[in-house]
Amino acid sequence: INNAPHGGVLKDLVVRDEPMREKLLLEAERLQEIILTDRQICDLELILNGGFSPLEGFMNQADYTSVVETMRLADGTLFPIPITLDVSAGDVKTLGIAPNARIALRDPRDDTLLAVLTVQDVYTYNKKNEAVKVFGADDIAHPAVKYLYDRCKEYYVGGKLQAIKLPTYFDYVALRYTPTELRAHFNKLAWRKVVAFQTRNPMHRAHRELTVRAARLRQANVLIHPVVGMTKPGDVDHYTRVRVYQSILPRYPNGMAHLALLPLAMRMAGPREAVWHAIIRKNFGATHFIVGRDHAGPGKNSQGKDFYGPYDAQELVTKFQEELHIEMVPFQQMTYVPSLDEYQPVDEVVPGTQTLDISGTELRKRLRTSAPIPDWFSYDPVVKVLRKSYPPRDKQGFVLFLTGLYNSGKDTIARALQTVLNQQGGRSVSLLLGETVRSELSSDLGFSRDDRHTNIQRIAFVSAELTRAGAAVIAAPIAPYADSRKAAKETIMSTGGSGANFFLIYVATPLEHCEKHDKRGNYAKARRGEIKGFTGIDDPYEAPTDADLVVDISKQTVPEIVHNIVLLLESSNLI
Ligand code: PPS
Repeated sequence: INNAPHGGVLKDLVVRDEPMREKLLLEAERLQEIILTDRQICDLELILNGGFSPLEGFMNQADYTSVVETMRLADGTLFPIPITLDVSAGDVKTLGIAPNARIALRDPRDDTLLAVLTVQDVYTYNKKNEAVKVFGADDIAHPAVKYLYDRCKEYYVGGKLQAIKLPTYFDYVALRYTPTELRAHFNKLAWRKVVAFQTRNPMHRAHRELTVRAARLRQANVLIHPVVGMTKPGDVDHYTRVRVYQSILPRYPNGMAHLALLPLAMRMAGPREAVWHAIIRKNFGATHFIVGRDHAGPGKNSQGKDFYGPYDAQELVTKFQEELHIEMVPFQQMTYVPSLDEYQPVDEVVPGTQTLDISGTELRKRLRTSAPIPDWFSYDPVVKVLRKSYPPRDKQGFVLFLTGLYNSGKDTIARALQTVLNQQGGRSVSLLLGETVRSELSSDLGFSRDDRHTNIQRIAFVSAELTRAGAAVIAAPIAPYADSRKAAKETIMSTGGSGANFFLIYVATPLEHCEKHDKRGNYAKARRGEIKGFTGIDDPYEAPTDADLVVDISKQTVPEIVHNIVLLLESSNLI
């Protein structure tokens, strides 16, 4: 027998509404619709499948206020996180969102109608109050507070839902279980006690040891229940993590552990989030829940201090232990004891014993630099998965972005660099000369400020895609505007994957030199007014102050310059 759901009844709306599915779908096709955001889709899925039982919809004002102020629904049931559907004032008006209206909810990824909402109320809310009460601080260093201020629209819509279907997934479909399915699975295996382990990080030996220990002490089984919805920005992507979980699973005693993915949008709300996590795991049938040190912590606030105390989460869950009906297992910080070749909880280690640990930061560094990761820390298959996702420096892509005046020598340098990198081998090298880009990608553009900006953003887009695939990119447009260069760098750093490396090289050859050696006579034409708005003559060039390297063809030879750039790449361990 599994643990009873929160509130007593599992609110599996998909199962409940199955008989009227066709009817709802027909109706929904004629209704006004809200196109859901990524976070709203995550929330909706867990309302529809019962993961958020006893919720049957998005919170109305009475529930919202009560949850924010007291961590309880209006009827007194413990529920620590507001689950709200935010809409803009414009939508309220144009969609006719008002009490009793029926609104269809659509998944923008495949246009599927997921549910019908019967509006109870539409209300404004106080963002600052929500930030302070729910997340503990009015500070946008907190990702959920930032989301609240930047992304949440000004109204919340409360109302119950009728389910049409759950969102469709194409990744790891077999590992996605609804609470009903997971409960059925536990019943089938006759699992009576299940210790759930929440994680948003890769798992290593310490996690395996701690979950096995927690289970053995209670003669229970283990549910590895990682979040694959939305986690903290900057986390290891869920594809990589799921491959890690799959490769650690065989290291558990036969039949002890099961892996299921949770499509939750985390809020990183620390103590309140831990209580929420416990409720969700109870709904999925677990009897025990591991709460870690700084559970669901968002890191440092804008003052550089932790948002929550390390044991605040454990304390709050303990406080509600009676009502929660899921037993908390406090996360014991595990440490490796080499003399025993064993992991032990930090507080059980005999004082004076040598212990070993590798921090998350240290691990990322070792992955980045291909440094060894010892057997005592992780398992070979896990390390292999991570190494593939964090290619060593010499397999990562990079962008050399050369900026400078027309005829400053940047094209010559770029061509020479291409040859040198090809000689090195190991990467495909792409050359994006101003001229090539202008004819192949930007033939529709002229030389206004806006057009030049667009041109540079197109170069950035292509560069980001290429670096992500591990290529070396040499781009050499004039790129006269600092704003455009900055935006290009951001595009490349944010979409270029874990191997995004960007170097700005300022080819600072003075105008006189560029002009004097201009065999094509473009400067002469510009001086005569035959070309208008020519960079350096009657159009600005904003010299970079943030270049990684400054070179000058009037003072250095091309081989010298190329050598300097190669040294720059070498010192970054890229070649
Ligand atoms: S930008 O500002 O970065 O978008 O410029 P870029 O794409 O590098 O384009 C430089 C080439 O366009 C020719 N050209 C001009 N440059 C500057 N200003 C004006 N008004 C202008 N009009 C045309 C310039 O000669 C470069 O040509 P190539 O073929 O590279 O020599």
